[in-house]
Amino acid sequence: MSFVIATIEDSIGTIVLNHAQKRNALSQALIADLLEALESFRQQNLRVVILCAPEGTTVWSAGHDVSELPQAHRDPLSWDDPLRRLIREVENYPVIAMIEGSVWGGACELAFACDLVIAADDATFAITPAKLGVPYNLSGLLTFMNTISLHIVKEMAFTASPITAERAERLGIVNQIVSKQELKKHTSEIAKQIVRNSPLSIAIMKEELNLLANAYDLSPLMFERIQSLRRVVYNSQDYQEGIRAFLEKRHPTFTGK
Ligand code: LCV
Ligand code: LCV
Repeated sequence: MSFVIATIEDSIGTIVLNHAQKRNALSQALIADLLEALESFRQQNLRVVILCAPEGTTVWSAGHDVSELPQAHRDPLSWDDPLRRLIREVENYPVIAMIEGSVWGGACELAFACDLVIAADDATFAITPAKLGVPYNLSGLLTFMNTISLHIVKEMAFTASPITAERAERLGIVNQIVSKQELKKHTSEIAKQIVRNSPLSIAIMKEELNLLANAYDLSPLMFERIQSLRRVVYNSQDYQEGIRAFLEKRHPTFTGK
């Protein structure tokens, strides 16, 4: 059973996240199906992809599958983590995130890594590492910084509280918000406009914008310092408590150790 539904219409690929039972948590299996769909679209030279959840959903995606995070003593978001691979892959296509319902943690990063975000007026967005005691990774934080001003990144990351689609649009995080009824038609019209334009021009500008957005100097010394600080966090009792509390469906008690 595939955890995504992939369809093609008018050179536009649509991928529907389809694991409602687990609130479209970005599990290894769902990500594998999503990557397979993206690869098949690439081979067919599709010009734009729409990433969405089933119409009327209340949860677009609950983020990283917490049950697949290491319980302790291992980097929870290393280079080969499925979520990290997915984010890198999404940056290779013109992708529109069509959002309705709530978006959590790594799914927030996935939505913001897309080229456009079109949201229903009931959508919410939450950056959740602090709720779990997770040391988010550098490139993940850069995805947020490229989408959101620093004060808002810090507010969302430090409070782990959701923000509304209306506020996200006002902050420029979301391109446009429309009613749930209008969402699919409106997003499809934007996709068709993109398809009418030059794919080569769009592809090179996307690549240029990606390179510029990620053009930061980080010395080996700085990198090693960050890694050692992150190791302290994912080796901490707080990290273990955050994951355990989630799995035991209770609130965590963080001690700072
Ligand atoms: C595994 C899940 C999940 C899930 N993983 O339904 O950014 S970071 O660093 O934080 C990163 C590590 C990350 O992305 O972490 C995940 C962050 N996500 C969240 O904090 C959202 C966690 N989920 C929820 O708050 C609720 O599930 C929402 C509000 C999304 C939906 O609530 P609702 O009452 O509709 P349940 O909570 O009952 O969830 C239904 C089933 O999906 C599982 C959950 O454990 C439950 O499974 P069981 O039926 O077996 O109990 N589930 C939900 N989210 N991220 N599993
Ligand atoms: C040469 C022109 C032009 C023109 N060049 O009057 O950013 S990039 O990468 O795209 C970059 C390469 C760039 O800047 O490309 C140009 C992008 N510009 C556009 O796409 C706008 C093209 N122009 C139009 O859409 C219309 O001309 C507007 C809507 C601006 C005005 O329409 P209107 O009906 O009032 P005409 O189209 O009849 O234009 C009057 C005369 O100006 C010429 C046009 O060819 C026409 O000349 P003739 O009377 O000899 O036919 N013209 C207009 N824009 N960018 N020539």
